[in-house]
Amino acid sequence: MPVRLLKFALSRSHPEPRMFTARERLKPSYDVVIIGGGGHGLAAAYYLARDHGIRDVVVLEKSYIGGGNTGRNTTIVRSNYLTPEGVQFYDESVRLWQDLSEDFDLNLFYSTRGHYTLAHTDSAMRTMRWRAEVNKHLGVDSEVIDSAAVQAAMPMMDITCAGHAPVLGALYHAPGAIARHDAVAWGYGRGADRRGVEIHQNTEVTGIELEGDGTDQPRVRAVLTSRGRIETRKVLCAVAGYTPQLLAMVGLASPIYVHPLQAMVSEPLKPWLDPIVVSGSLHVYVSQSARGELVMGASLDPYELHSTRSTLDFVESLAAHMVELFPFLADVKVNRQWAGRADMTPDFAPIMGLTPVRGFYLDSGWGTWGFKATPVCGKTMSHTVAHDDPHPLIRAFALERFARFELTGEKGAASVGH
Ligand code: FAD
Ligand code: PYC
Repeated sequence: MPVRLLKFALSRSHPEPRMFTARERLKPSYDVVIIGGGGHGLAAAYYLARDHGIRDVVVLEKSYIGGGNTGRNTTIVRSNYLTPEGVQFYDESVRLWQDLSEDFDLNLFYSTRGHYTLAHTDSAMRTMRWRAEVNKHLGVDSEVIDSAAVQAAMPMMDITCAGHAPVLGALYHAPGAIARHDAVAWGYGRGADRRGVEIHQNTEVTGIELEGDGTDQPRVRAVLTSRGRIETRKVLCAVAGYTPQLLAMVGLASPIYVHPLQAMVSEPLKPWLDPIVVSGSLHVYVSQSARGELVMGASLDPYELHSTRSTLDFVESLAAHMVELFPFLADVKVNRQWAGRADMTPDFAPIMGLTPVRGFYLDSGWGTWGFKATPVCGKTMSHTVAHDDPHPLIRAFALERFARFELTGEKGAASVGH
């Protein structure tokens, strides 16, 4: 039990401490400016202060912290990826998640559930075998199971999917987990604040000043915001679905394209679904939260759109597929739906590290898969910013891979249909 919770229970007075200090003014300069107060930006701030002793750091958030994709995602954590680089990176994140509630003294409701990726075709089974072999080789707990084992684990599933897409087997990944997403932003925010980092909400970055005479690599000089100008030599950009706009501010071409990703939750039900179930082919994934709600998603909206609007189409088609898998849910009500802006990359891997603009560091391309990476991104990006050198775990994710045609293909490991 977190010590803070115990103290709170035993105390006579129960003041609600604020998560972080609201500061009136921005300073004219900081050692590091972090753009984006999502999990990634806040985690980088936290580890910069905690692990690297760099505390003259400001996080600028145009809205409120955790209000972007961090507070909109379906919280699936796993490391059953396809490429060795991806598996090692996400595996380190899963390790970091284990201690995070303790680190923060804040309950993140991290809950290990087991993760089933269903296969309905021979080619999907082949990809599952491929992933299982890479995972096992790197010490990650994944195995291919047959349809009888899937049925035994989930007797309530219609294994034939209403007769049109029978489940042939699945990739089972025991460490698959879920967590409370907004608490992750609060935990990192509070931890960073306590170590001297400033967090400014309602502060939008509107431009970035560069210096250089055209013969040299340009470098960062200052950040322009809706509340004034800040001088700095180091900027970390962690704005997910807004990355193309920020890259335009420093004159970099962007390989990122933005699609909406929608999700929805049901009314609360008695606990019946312990594991996480994913079917990319059927365009369905589901877990049951601690509150009993079914947290569900499907696939990216099929066109580029810089928007977080929701559609009736999405609810209708996801509900139809859910009922094919679990017919007894037919009368369950949907409580709410929402969307986020997914910053997709051509190879379904992130873009992290240094850029051709000196002092401008990128943590982006998190598409539909970045929540699980929050801790490892904070760790590796803080190292990269502190040392001006990419952390070994992120070298495969450099922006320059697109110019060199050295992609890190993770499409076969994306849970979401595409
Ligand atoms: P965000 O949380 O989006 O933070 C970026 C912040 O930058 C925002 O708060 C934004 O307001 C701010 N910002 C933007 N522009 C500016 C500016 N100019 N100035 C200042 N601030 C600015 N991933 C998983 O691993 N598992 C899942 O189950 C999963 N499910 C998902 C379901 C949905 C519906 C969605 C949309 C995404 C899902 N993801 C999932 C992906 C995951 O949510 C993201 O990759 C991750 O949260 C990105 O975190 P972030 O901190 O980089 O971005
Ligand atoms: O990356 O596991 C994932 C995921 C599931 C739903 C959205 N993203």
